[in-house]
Amino acid sequence: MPDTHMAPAMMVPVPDIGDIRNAKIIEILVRPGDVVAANDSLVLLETDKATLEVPAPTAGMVGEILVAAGDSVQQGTMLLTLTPQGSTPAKAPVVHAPSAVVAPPPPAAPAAPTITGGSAYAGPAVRKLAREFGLDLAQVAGSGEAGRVQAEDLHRHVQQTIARAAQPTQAASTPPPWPVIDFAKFGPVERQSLSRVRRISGPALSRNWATIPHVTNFDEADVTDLEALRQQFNARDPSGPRITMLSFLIKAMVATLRRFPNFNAALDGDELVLKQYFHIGFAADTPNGLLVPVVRDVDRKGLRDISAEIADLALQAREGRIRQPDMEGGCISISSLGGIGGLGFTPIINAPEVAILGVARAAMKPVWNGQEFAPSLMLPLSLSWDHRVVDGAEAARFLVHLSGLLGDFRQILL
Ligand code: CAO
Repeated sequence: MPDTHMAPAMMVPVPDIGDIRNAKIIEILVRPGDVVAANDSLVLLETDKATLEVPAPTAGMVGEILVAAGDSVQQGTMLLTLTPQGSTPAKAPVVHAPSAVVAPPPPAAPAAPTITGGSAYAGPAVRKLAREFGLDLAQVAGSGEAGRVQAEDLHRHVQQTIARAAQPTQAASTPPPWPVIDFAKFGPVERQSLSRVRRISGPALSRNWATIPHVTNFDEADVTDLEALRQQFNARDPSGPRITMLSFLIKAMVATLRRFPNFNAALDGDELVLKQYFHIGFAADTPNGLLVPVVRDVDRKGLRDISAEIADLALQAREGRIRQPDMEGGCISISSLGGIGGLGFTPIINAPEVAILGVARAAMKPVWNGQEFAPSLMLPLSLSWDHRVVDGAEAARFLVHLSGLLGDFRQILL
């Protein structure tokens, strides 16, 4: 049981504040008759370096106040009298949580001042609140007289700190909430559920777009001769599977991947997995959304087989009966919109692949051949690549090499 006996009043001086000779009393935080716990702040001092709180050396009742706000004081200046309550000073603060910089003082020695930093000053309630929040008041802009920090300043500071802390997280991983709009307010609408394919591919596309640092290079390949060759092949065997431009692109892609193995790779943590096989994915447009079937071991297949396989896989995808394993294991993808149209686009990399080739519609253009403008069938190519794995120069060389092969397909034999 604590001894409730009243001990004689003690003087509370300014504790050891170093060499400071003219600390100024900013605020007296207690009044005569106040009952304080050990470590409660009694007086607020300000020096040219910091604001200091003088804590109660022991629990007790405040008697006479010996100084006034505005007085200059130094170590040893008597501040007030305190009649201790209980025979021993509190070991742990009773009312105020100890701030990180204050230890309960020994019974007889003057308590160490609490340094709250800067020249911020505030009333005891605000200081208590700041301590509870673990805040340094010097960081809080005070809106009161002479910059005094008010409770609302503290709340605003906390809100701003939380908002600031949330910002990088939001930018890095959580996008801001999708706008919620009552569209019917503006006109008649109809609602449709997203297809299963879109519900699955949507988050994957968002992840790939948001997490892979994409860069897209553009080029054109002169496919005049290649298209003539394709027509020739198809004319030779009109009943066989039609050889498509996409199958030539796949063959040229294999040759280019052999030359640039970093594109036939996948990023796995700090490692690049270099693949020694050639499975090429191709984007297939289906009524339910985009799917990416994979043609395996294209290095070992001929143009006709590849074309037939593309047609078969695309049909399965459109009819919704393609199997998941037929969409796995791709090394790089090709997205061809050439059959539809367009000048070019920036395809999204199909993670964990390193790049994706976009193919737009070939068009006849007058191309200067050194002597004259020759009508040429130019195929627009775009290559999106992961800048964590490859650099612009390598990507440009990759695309130049690919377009060179398409321009003169005989080089594939070299
Ligand atoms: N430039 C000009 N014409 C082209 C062309 C090109 N790059 N590519 C194809 N064509 C023409 C050809 O004339 C072709 O007919 P012929 O071979 O008989 O001459 C015709 O378009 C039809 O081609 P196709 O697109 O049906 O066939 P394909 O083998 O070229 O492509 C497939 C197959 C599955 C890739 C395609 O049908 C498809 O789905 N493309 C869409 C891909 C897609 O959606 N990408 C976007 C992904 S991001 O959302």
